[in-house]
Amino acid sequence: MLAYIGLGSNLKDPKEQIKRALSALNDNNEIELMTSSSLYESKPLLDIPGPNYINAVCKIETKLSALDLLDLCQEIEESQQRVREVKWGSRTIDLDILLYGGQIILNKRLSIPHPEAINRAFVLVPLFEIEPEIKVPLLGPIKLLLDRINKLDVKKL
Ligand code: A4P
Ligand code: MG
Repeated sequence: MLAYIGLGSNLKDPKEQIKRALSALNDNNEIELMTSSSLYESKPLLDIPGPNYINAVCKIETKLSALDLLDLCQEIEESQQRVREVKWGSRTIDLDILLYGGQIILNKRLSIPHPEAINRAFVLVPLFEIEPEIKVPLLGPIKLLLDRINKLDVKKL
């Protein structure tokens, strides 16, 4: 199954956090990291005070079910916080499953396509970079989704 994961960080050397999460994904036997986007910088959503975020999107091929992939993403999030010993503060890394094949999944733990993420410039712009022709289930071609948002909100690094 092809899946797309959005990564974001605004604490404790965000670029390094993203790199570590990408290698953790690739280290899993059931995942092959196919492509990852450039890094993009943007202000926190809703002008919430705090350091700028670094975001990226990656494309993986995996045999894991969507829920097993979510478990893995959460393990990676936990391990990167634990190492940094951040106590209930802002999170050092966020992994969101944006798309899982062409599937629509809605249950207690998972909403795919990720409903909010897929409207955000820091997700759409890197996703477009690696998959310009993709059609998002329920929502349509990424080109049309991009037309609706302000692409200047994110800066490619
Ligand atoms: N969940 C449901 N669907 C999914 C999915 N497709 N992928 C559930 C991953 N998780 C999914 O997530 C809470 C629950 O969502 C999980 O337990 C899972 O079962 P979380 O990451 O633990 O909690 P959260 O941080 O409160 O939610 P979320 O949605 O990840 O945070 P946001 O809203 O994305 O906010 N500004 C910029 N510029 N860039 C950013 O990356 N990120 C945030 C984080 C805020 N502002 C930002 C950025
Ligand atoms: Mg999340």
